[in-house]
Amino acid sequence: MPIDKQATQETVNLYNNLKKIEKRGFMVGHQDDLAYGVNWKYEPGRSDIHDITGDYPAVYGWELGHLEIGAPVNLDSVPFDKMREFIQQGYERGGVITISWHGNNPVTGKTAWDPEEGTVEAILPDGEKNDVFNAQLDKVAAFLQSLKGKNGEPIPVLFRPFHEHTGGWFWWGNRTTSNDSYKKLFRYTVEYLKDKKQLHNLLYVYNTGSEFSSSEEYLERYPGDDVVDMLSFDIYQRGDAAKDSSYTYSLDKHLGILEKLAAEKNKIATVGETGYSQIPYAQWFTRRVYPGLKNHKFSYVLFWRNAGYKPQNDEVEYYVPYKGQLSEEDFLKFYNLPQTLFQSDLTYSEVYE
Ligand code: BMA
Repeated sequence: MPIDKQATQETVNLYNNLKKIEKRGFMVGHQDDLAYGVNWKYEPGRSDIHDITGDYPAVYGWELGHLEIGAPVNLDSVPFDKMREFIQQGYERGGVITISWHGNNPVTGKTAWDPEEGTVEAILPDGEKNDVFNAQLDKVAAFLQSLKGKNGEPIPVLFRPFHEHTGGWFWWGNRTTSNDSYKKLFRYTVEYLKDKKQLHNLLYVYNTGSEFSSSEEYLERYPGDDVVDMLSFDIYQRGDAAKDSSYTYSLDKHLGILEKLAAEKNKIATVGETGYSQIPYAQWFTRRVYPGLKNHKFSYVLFWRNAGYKPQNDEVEYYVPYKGQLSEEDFLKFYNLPQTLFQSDLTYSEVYE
């Protein structure tokens, strides 16, 4: 059962089905898949994955950053109204929805990448900014509550807040937030959404970076079995993948740790985010990603967003190929592997009934 004893029927079904689907293989996901890709934005039905495979991902990642400040678009310029429609589309097809939150620092008002000492303590119940944080959670709750299927049922969401907390770059990260404060933040957020706001369409994902090297380290900031449904971590390929296979080694090793913990705790293991920006190695998917995944039982792997050109940083960012990109053919091989599950491998009823 999910940690939320009042979870909606579809949410309970999703939780149980995720465990069943693991036996067939792992799902492949993509962040912001339906919103934009490299060189295009908001073309109905389009997706960089679909352009190459004729199929959609099985998991759709979305991002809430700036919802907490009442903005109409998220930090990557995706309008929340459009996001809601994309989430509905994905859900109706039998896609799994996961949501992250790079929320601004509630104390300084700067971005999520503002690790100011004392932020988390200030927003918890005894802190002076608790009301600010509660108002932010109210906005997040309202959006999550507005996600409804055709029959008015709440759409289940794998909620993945305060991720990569074993690194120091976010305000909830380990440079400025103690293990104890992190645990309190996670628990407070779960209890606020579940008990105070009465949201019952969420599964909660505990998501570290890839800094840990043992299950003890993975659990250092773990808030407890009663507030976590899924065990996740993020991992990115850096350097020259053609020459260096340390990413594969690390993916395999970390996933092994999570898989074992998930079995012990009766939770679900997953890879929250991965990618190799601009994929400059033509065989990356079959020679680096797949070998790191293939020996494990886990739910899904999600590739990060195909932002394309980002004028604000004068940089190009994407993690799945687009038509004509160097790794296109290899991605198709990855797509055709029996273990990789995309949208057409799963029906709505296999996921939500
Ligand atoms: C990062 C980059 C940023 C983006 C952020 C939140 O990894 O893609 O451009 O703003 O994720 O989606």
